[in-house]
Amino acid sequence: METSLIILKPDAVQRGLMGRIISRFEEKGLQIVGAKLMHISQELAAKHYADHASKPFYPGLVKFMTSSPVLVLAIRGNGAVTICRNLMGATFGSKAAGGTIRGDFGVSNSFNLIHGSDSPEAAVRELGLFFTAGEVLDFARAGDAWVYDTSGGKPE
Ligand code: IDP
Ligand code: MG
Repeated sequence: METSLIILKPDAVQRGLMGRIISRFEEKGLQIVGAKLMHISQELAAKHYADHASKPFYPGLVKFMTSSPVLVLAIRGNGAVTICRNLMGATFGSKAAGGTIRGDFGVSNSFNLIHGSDSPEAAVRELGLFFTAGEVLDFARAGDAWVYDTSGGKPE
């Protein structure tokens, strides 16, 4: 099982879209295993977006991400990183396909509602930035037997 780091960005929180966005992940069958409402510090934003430090949009991105609270989520499932990225849609709200979170709820290219880890390695790094040990939980859901076919010994 893979766990991805998802951030519902300040625009998602301010626009009252948290519940509807979380529902997309839950309805898909993914499991929410960590959740934290927080105000991201400059230092944490800089660490999280270190790869983008030289990009022209970086100052605006850090200002946006630290402007108001975010909801940070740990989301688990088989192939969760790719599944989450597919549910999120393309980076720019103006280009994201209908049916995706960014495609359905926004039009802006910078206020694009959601962050999701882009690889399993990035997910491990980002989960370590936003959650401490014990804040990401291991638990079984009553309905899991109907989310995955485990008749072959592993979840399919
Ligand atoms: P991603 O969030 O889809 O992985 P990245 O390329 O990693 O996209 O960019 C990180 C974030 O930086 C985006 O989600 C978006 O908020 C912002 N961003 C990326 N490119 C631009 C741009 O060209 N203009 C304004 N903001 C941008
Ligand atoms: Mg990215």
